[in-house]
Amino acid sequence: MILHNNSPLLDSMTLSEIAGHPIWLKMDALQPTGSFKIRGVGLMCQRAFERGEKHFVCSSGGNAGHAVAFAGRKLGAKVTVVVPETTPEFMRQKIAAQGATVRVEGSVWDEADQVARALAAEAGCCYAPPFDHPDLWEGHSTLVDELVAANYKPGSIVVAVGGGGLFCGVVEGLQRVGWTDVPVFAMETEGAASFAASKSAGELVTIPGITSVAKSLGARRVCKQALEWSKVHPVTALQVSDRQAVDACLNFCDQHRILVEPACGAALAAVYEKAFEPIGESTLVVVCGGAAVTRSQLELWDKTVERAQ
Ligand code: PLV
Repeated sequence: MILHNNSPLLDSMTLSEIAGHPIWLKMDALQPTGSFKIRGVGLMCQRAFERGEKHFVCSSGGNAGHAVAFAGRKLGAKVTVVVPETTPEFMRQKIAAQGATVRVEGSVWDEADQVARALAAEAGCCYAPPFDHPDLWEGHSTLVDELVAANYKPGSIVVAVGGGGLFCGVVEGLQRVGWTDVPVFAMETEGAASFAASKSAGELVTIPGITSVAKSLGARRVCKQALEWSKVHPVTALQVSDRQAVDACLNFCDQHRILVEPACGAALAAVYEKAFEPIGESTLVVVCGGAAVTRSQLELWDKTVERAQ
């Protein structure tokens, strides 16, 4: 059973005009649970279920847990999702509405993760991590297969990086199909820049805390594979401010009529802020989406997130 959809590939006239360069969008915001996560989570959960693991225990900022809850409901498995206090109440309710048990533990994802690992030690359980697992990367890499099927090879790809699962999937896909010359722009917000910290140090670095509103990018340390890929694949780590990420969400909502989280806004801001040098004939932005956003929450960020002086 394949749990994700092939997502639309759009030629964005509005964003192309802003960038002065053709911009294409891979619309993973339109996946069943509102983010790309179900690609990898679907594959990981399916394999776990086939191994006889009938209880998935996941730690998540929100979207991975939402995807695991969805996968559990489709497969007929029990699901427990451990989220930190920063995951909004409406997001906890969305996860619970899929039939999962939601537990709130700790102030950041890392703390919730400790609890999830301990719970998953029980027999018959599957620990379902949000970004650090080869099945997740393999599942996320289907995004690149869809580009190949559409006969569309971008000049470069822009992706948001939290713990690095999406990034690993995209690079794995590019390497597998032989597109080793397609560089990746890895986007983070300034208060969640754990990939940039590790990449520039050349080793895994744990950043002290997450100060960004883009809580879905809030992994204090990226997975080791993300660092490994950054040594073999052309990758540039870039950061935008929270303000730029929120502005990107607002503009994207007006122009493409789709609500996304600041985590995804970080990738879109690469275009709005002209944060990268266009390479080749066009650039693909992975619109990773995110369900932890409402119109009123976006309006609140608009009012509260500091503007540049
Ligand atoms: N979110 C993870 C980690 O949170 C989660 O538990 O849902 N865009 C969106 C909308 C996301 O939800 C995430 C990850 C990312 C981007 C970054 O993906 P990653 O972690 O694979 O780099 C703390």
